[in-house]
Amino acid sequence: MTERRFLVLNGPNLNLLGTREPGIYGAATLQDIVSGLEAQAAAADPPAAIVALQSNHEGELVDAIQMHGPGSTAIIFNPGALSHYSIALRDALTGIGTPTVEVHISNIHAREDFRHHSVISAIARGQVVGLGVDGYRLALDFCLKNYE
Ligand code: CA2
Repeated sequence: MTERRFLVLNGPNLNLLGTREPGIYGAATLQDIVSGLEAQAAAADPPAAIVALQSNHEGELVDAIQMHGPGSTAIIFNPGALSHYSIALRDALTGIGTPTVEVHISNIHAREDFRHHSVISAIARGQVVGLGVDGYRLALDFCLKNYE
């Protein structure tokens, strides 16, 4: 059996996690989050691997989806502000067909109107929204349970 591999993608400004705006995004750094997901995946039965990438650039995220998405079991994706308008990311995800769970640390529905709509959500398997950085862990838990 091939080892399961989960692609964890993060979009613009999420490299700043843990350095600013802790009231909205918490105190954990992106590296803390990725390390936690790696430990969670390694402890799963059977164990799984994590490939984690962050970019501030839409095209780089499209490239990452095209390069790593087809070989991944599922994608855990926080597209950041691009969630609200990037048809290119949506098309890239639709093009590869790998199941994707969308994560938002903050409750986008309780914030500015322009954050209420995600162009990704309709093609995602589901969303975890507003549960802080625990959202990544919950998304991986779902993927480990549901995707072989
Ligand atoms: O709640 C989320 O996870 C968001 O995807 C975060 C995006 C925002 O544009 C989305 O509407 C919702 C922004 C990420 C910015 O991350 C920062 C982290 C620390 C300090 C500054 C920005």
